Amino acid sequence: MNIQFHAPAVYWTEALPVGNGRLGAMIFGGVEKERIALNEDTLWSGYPKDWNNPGAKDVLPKVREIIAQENYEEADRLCKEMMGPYTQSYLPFGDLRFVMHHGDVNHQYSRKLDLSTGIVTVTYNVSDVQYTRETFASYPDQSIVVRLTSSKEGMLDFRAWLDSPIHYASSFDADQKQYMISGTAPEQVWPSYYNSENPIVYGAPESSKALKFHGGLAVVHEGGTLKVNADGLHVVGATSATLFFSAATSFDASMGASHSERDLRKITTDAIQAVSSMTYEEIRNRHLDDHRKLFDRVALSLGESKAPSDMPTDRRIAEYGSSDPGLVELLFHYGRYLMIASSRPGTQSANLQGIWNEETRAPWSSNHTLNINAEMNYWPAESCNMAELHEPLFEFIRRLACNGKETAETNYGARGWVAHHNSDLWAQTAPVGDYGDGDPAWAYWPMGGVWLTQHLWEHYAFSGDEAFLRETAYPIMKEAALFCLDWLMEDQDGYLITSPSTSPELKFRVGDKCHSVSASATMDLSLIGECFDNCIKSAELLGIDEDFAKTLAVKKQKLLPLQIGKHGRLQEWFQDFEEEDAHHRHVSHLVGVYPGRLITEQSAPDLFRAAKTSLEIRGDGGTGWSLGWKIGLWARFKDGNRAERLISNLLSLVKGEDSIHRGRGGVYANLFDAHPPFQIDGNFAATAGISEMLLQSHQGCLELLPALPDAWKDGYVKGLRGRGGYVVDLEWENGVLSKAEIAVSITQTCKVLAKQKVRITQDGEEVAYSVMGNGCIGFHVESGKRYVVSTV
Ligand code: FUC
Repeated sequence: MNIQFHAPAVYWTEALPVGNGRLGAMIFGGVEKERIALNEDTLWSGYPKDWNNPGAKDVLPKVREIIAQENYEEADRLCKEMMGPYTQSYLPFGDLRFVMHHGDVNHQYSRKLDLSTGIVTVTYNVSDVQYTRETFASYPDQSIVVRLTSSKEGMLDFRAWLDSPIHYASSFDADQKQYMISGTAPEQVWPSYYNSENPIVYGAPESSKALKFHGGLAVVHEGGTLKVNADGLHVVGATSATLFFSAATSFDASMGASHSERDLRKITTDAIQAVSSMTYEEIRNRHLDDHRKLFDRVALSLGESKAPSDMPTDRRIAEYGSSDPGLVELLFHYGRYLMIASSRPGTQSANLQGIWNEETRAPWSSNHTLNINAEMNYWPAESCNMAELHEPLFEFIRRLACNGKETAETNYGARGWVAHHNSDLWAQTAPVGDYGDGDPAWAYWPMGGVWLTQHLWEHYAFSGDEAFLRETAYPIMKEAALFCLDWLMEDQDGYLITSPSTSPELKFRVGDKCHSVSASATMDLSLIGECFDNCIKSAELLGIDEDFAKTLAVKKQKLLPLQIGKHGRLQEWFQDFEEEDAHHRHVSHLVGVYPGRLITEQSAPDLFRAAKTSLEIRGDGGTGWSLGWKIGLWARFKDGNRAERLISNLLSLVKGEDSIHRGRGGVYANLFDAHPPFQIDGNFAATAGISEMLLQSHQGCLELLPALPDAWKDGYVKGLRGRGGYVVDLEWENGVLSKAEIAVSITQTCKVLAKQKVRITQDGEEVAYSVMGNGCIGFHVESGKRYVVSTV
């Protein structure tokens, strides 16, 4: 299960990622000069600020009035007056560099990342000496570990050091044999799309309110000598050596701010001392145990791999694409790998680039973009059996809910909490746009919080964890619903609508002009409807808030109904406007189909059909994440071949030098999703989409192989999760399910949509089932037992 090359990386998107949720590294694999690009997930620019805009409250009634008069041009202008500042930026930490004193001439070079171990191995020969480097990010030992060995005794000579594109100073400690860098982040980094003469602003080092950072590098060597000085760590004549890197910033998660008391040098040194006191074998085994516990939960086989086993991954992508089932498996597993590497309990929620970023002004600030990307990052968390890795998002939502309560109150005089289009480490909740610079098409969108609450509900839906629902999920969902209650307003016909409203990033045409802001985008209504449903269900399950739930039910009935417009499409706005771009990357109005559950074949067949027509017309193109979203949507439309076509479109090679291009997505050589540029969301959406092709559970029953493409004739998947506490293994032959094994964690009636006649057994004993509505069968299952469903 390798991503592999026969040469070092030239571009960052050819380098290989490792991560432990907090520390990330990209391994280039240079022979003479190595660069390992480093990240620490709390290193962002800025500090907590007041981003709320009290003036918005006065503007709001005016915008609403103007929208009722259909003066959209003025509505766009007025919405600018409701904006706040841009978010801050996720920063690179720096680079671990080493120079090997054997020169660059080598043979038999290989560089690979094994997803099943989380280890990057670089090997090459200089003359008749083989050199090997293994790199991994240890979660149990909170460090990046690089092991260098030479096949012949005493042949390792190198110098290693750290540097950074952020202002820093280096130092060394000869006693502790450490090389260190420390610095202070900028107080402000303007987004890369914002024209500024002074885009990166540092405060005075003594008084800056920005985050402090510190990184340490140490080495343990077998044989030879070590000298530590201002130029780094010098190892001469060793046979093997292990480098340890650890880092910290002054960000205090409980305060959501920089904490001057955090002793960064001590935190880093303690981590390095602890890890370096063990043998390499111990450290490696501790890493492997930790990684495998998560990674080995899921297995997938889609058929014989077509590419030669040693083919470099970029050539494999270019030459085979999705016609190589092995490459599709790799893409699927990569999303799981990247989540294990970028999102662990206690770390930050994965941002636009997960945790990997080399640019000081990264695309879109590498921030948390809530109108699709931040949610998409976590689509595979539950279905692909990584529920505990969802936790950083929950913690982020909790912080947003806190800050967003003030924004709701200050900006809109509303109850509950609100978040808009963008956020950052500081959990910014106001609309961005620098008080009028931004375009409301993207900057003005108050549904970020509402959408995020879907993740809280889904965590409950998959696990049945009532304590989580009661203590964590419901209070936050309820506050989001409260905001919606205050945000909704009646139109002239008595329907509840949202105003102002945008369908993220897509403008509509009126006459020869395009506008952003109108009322009641379908996405708003879908998200609000689903948030209300989830709250009503939660209140019922928890036996609380009966009156509140009744209110929500009444209001939900009054929401402006979703409409079917021209060409039989699901209408995107409250009026049947024509869109600025028929093939736009966002498919926001389809959110109720996927990842939502509002529009299903069973609950709303007409809207479901209309949504499918919309997707058909939107086409099979788009940025990387857009293609990823469409995989999941076609899976929900039960069209496996079409979903497979989208996988194929995603598996098109984008070259490292390709920068922003909004039209056509793909993957880079290292299989990172290419918007382009790199954005990790598409990787996660691809993984979630593939699992959605194999198992669905959003309609109250398990649907086995709901969207299997013809190309995946024989295969199996193991360890996918279904809502209701199920873990499901599936096998198929000739495109038909042969056997399913369902592990149960909640005693209940298990419902399965059965396409063929089946037989159910538990421990060899036949289990009786009854035929229920909608083609489902139901049978009693007990927690802790496994049930086998086989086709007869
Ligand atoms: C949204 C998208 C862009 C990009 C950005 C980070 O604004 O429309 O395509 O993904 O987020």
